[in-house]
Amino acid sequence: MAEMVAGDISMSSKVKKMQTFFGLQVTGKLDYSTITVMKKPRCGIPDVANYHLFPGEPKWQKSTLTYRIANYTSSLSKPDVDRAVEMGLKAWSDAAPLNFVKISQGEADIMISFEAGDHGDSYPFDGPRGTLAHAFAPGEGLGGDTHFDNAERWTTGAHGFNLFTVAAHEFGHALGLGHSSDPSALMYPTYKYQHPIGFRLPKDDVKGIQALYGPRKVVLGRPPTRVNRTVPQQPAHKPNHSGQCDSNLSFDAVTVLGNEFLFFKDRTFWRRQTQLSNIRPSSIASSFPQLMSNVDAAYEVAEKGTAYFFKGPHYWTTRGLQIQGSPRNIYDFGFPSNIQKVDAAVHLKDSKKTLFFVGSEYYSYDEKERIMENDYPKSIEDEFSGLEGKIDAAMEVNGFIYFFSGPKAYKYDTEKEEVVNIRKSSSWIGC
Ligand code: TQI
Ligand code: CA
Ligand code: ZN
Ligand code: ZN
Repeated sequence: MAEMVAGDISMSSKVKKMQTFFGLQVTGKLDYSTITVMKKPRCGIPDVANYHLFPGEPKWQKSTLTYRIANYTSSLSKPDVDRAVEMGLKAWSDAAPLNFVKISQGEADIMISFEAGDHGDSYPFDGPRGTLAHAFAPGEGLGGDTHFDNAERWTTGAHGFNLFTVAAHEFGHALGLGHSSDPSALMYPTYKYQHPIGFRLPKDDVKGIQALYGPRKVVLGRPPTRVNRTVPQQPAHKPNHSGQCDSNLSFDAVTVLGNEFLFFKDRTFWRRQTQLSNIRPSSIASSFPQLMSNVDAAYEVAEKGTAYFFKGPHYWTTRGLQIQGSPRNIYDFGFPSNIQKVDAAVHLKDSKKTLFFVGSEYYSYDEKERIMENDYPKSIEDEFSGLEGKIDAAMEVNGFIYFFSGPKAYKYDTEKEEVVNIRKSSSWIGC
């Protein structure tokens, strides 16, 4: 069976062969239909329910392994990710003589990261669903490394994809286990939500991990390892709004919200009454803890009393400043799967269209029909003459579109189809 072993460049050709053999669409990718075929018992041969090891049985030659979470996903808080990873590893260290030590710098045995699309290991991710994650078998370099598709909606609960469940499965691969044909096994290749609290590794997986590393020695009187549940404090941050004005200031996102303008930059946002000039900076975390920082884009559909905030491949819906529900995937809007984030968004009241700016192009979303319009993306330069470079943020005020690009704010007249004024972006927050 084709297994993903570090440095194995022939996996995709093996997968293609298998797909050809079983009459599947030949993609070279381990998609669900291929996995389904792979896990079907082969004709005649009784399917002995059991774990599998990788060819050559690669395993770690030491019992203390380091891991490092190199980056995080915007679907979950950092403590939630830390906890899911820690519990996922603990499932295995409870059954075998392995210890996992978290490091936050340098190269760890198990490098954990959230990646999107092509990410340099010749196993690109594929947008929502399909492949969720992958891990490399024990070994040097990429060996043990575990990647999660950042386009998925990762959760701590039973909806979306539960990070603990997928992490625990991937760590099985990272420790040297292939797939099991026992449907009750964690290493069985079908996603089944597992509740992290009180999770015990199924029997077949215990047999598998102990075949490689032996049993955990029972020390009389020693309680089982416990996951430390204290939530690390966020480092205290001082938003850069101490009164002095940076004339090169650029914004990450801007939007109208009710009778206010909101301007986002890093961890800070400014609220300004549309009528008054009273400007109040605050930390994003204090009003939108789920967003924390670095908002990519935002827009309001005043008619619906709803605003949308974008960060990476996720978006949040708000009523006023109140976030509604969990983050969702930007692909709900109909973006192609190679789009990982948007630069800016603006809702146009009259046409009820929302424009999304991505690099040098923009998309138009019909809010009434809830569909992305055909004939897009279009070139920003061709359709909005006078704009230069990437758009950071945009909003519509009194029929004009204000485009923010680096330190410049362009006032665009949609009737004349031209830029009618350029100011410093910072002037919008009273500088
Ligand atoms: N990713 C596959 C998986 O981890 C990738 C993979 C690695 C693989 N080695 C393999 C596939 C050997 C086949 C054979 O299994 S995945 C599940 C499932 C995936 C799947 O994204 O398809 C889980 C990731 F199927 F068990 F639900 C996590 Cl839990
Ligand atoms: Ca995916
Ligand atoms: Zn990868
Ligand atoms: Zn797997």
